[in-house]
Amino acid sequence: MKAALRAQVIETPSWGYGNSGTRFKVFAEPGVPRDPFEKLDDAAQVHAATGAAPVVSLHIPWDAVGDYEALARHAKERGLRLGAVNANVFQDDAYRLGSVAHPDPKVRRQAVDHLLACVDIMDATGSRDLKLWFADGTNYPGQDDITGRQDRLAEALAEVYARLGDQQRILLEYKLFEPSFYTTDLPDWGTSYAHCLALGERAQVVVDTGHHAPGTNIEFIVAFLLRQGKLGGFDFNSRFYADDDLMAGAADPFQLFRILHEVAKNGGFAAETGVAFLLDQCHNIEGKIPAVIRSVMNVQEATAKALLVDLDALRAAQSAGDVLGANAVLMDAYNTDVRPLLAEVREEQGLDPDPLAAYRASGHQERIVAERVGGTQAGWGA
Ligand code: RM4
Ligand code: MN
Repeated sequence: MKAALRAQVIETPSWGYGNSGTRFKVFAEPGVPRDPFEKLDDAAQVHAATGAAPVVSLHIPWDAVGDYEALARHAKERGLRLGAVNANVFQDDAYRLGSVAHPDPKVRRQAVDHLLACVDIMDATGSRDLKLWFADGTNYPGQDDITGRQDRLAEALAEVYARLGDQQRILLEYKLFEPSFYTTDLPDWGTSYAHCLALGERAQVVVDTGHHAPGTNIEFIVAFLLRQGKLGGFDFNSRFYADDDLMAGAADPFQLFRILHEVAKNGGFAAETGVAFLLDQCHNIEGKIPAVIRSVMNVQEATAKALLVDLDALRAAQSAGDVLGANAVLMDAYNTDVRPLLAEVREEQGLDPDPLAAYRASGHQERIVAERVGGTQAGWGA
């Protein structure tokens, strides 16, 4: 169990270190990075405190730089590597009616060219995953042809898939609604799964925990996709209402445990299955670096509880039809305080048992507030 916890890799999002907010207000935080290099400096603090976050996902063009090899080197010098490249085809004026499913072939070309450019970036950074989320959809009945949009989406995905290197993957994300409110072209895991099946082995579904209707049983989706070998990874975050992008494990730690129990039971923590554990969240009012540390800890705690489930006892109770017994096995694990165990694992790795205290003591926060003066703080768009 300790070995599995030591081996766990949680990928943190570059955009979690920048300013973010709601459509009402973005509150700037002193010391926020001004460029992707500084975002990596902050991510390195999360890894230094937790020992579990050596990979950072990029968002293009928010993290566009002139020299991606230099960015990868900057990461390496800090004990990090660059992870998933998130393509962004939702912020250009051309995308009013969509990107890869847009009715105008010129706009589709622009969008696909951006996705292909993201694969070029992956070649330079050594990234494995191209993570695709599309804002595509419609707002009004009759606005566009639902089937036609599926055809255009499939065609675009096929072109990008053909460009991937042998070791590269497409992680295809789905989301029920927003910013489109009538139809979304990839609204659910089934649609994403069907497109991935048509593309081939290196196209896999990514489950963003904030992208479902309230009450959706996400662990069922996870179990199904793992069984099919089609779970590419997670975008972890918490939600109370819609796509709230709050800290992973904050709103519903029991759900995170149930999801990770399915991962544990179906071998999804083994590196060779390729399941990526990413955070996709924003910190609008709380300190950004400590919030990412807290999120990593939350995922670790849910993982430890999931690994604690006595699978033999669970299976015995299940096959005996012992409903309450089986449920009790699961709840016993969930109700165990795993914090002392994780503190022990950290100490054995030469880390502070308390990552948040370690960060506070590092002086990094005071340093960035003092040093990062002037320039433009990073946010959604930089
Ligand atoms: C989307 C989706 C993507 C993320 C952007 C910022 O809702 O979750 O994964 O890159 O937001
Ligand atoms: Mn996401």
